[in-house]
Amino acid sequence: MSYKRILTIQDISCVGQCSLTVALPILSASGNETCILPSAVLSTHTGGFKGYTFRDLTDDIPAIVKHWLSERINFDAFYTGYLGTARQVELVMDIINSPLRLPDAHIIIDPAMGDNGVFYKGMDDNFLQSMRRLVCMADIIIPNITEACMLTGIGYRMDYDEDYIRRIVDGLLTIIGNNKTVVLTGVGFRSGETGVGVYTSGSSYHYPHVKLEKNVSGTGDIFASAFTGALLNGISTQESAKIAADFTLAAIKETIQNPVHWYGVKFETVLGEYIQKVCVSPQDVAKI
Ligand code: PXL
Repeated sequence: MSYKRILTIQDISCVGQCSLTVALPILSASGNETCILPSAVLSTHTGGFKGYTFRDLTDDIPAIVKHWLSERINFDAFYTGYLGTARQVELVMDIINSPLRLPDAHIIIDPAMGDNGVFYKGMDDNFLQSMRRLVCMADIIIPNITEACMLTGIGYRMDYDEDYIRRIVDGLLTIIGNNKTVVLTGVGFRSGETGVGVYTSGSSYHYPHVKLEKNVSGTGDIFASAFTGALLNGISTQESAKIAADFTLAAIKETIQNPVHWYGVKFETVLGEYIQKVCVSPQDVAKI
């Protein structure tokens, strides 16, 4: 199995099972070297906790990057999640354009900005403008429907059909380039169903699964991290999306009955199942 070095750039929410506290364990579990660039440190995520602290680390980023360049460090993949400010998004673009990037590096961008039709706290149109430029640098983007609507300017709808989703996907592919891939999360066409879609200009694949009512911060990060780990191991985009969806669903199932654990999902308890699926040779994946 290959062993890749990935850089993931997102915040540390000290409590809340999202961003780096899920990306680091999941990517490491996929058997790849995981390096981190924390964009900010928050006491908790912003989805339901009150009075959280927020330490912006934007000013530390240039010196960290300068040091890595002087050490001739480079990466096989970049995966970004929640970024705190528009300036950080600009710095991430500089990183991706720098010698830190190996020639065939994967660029995977989760344009984490919002959910249920609205921005996360602290995000705004200025941030969106920067994110529109960052996604153009990606090979693969992993938005939810809210983020896809924000990026394309298409109105957010809770009720939709396949034509609406195709319109959004076409809009995204126009922005990022037709040879790229859109992995759209939270897409379901029947009641009680959600799922993930994997779209290129010439292909579309939808993996439906049951919709469990546990709408918490971090499930998108769990999905994107699990997807990225699988992809780095040579597994196809469609199969990686399926593995990541199954893993996220299993984590939600672990947590759904527990009202005390309202702020995230217990992905740790199902990591073993994920490892069994992604730490195999690509030829064997189809047999699992
Ligand atoms: O991607 C989810 C996320 C990550 N980081 C922070 C957040 C959220 C969602 O609420 O608040 C700080």
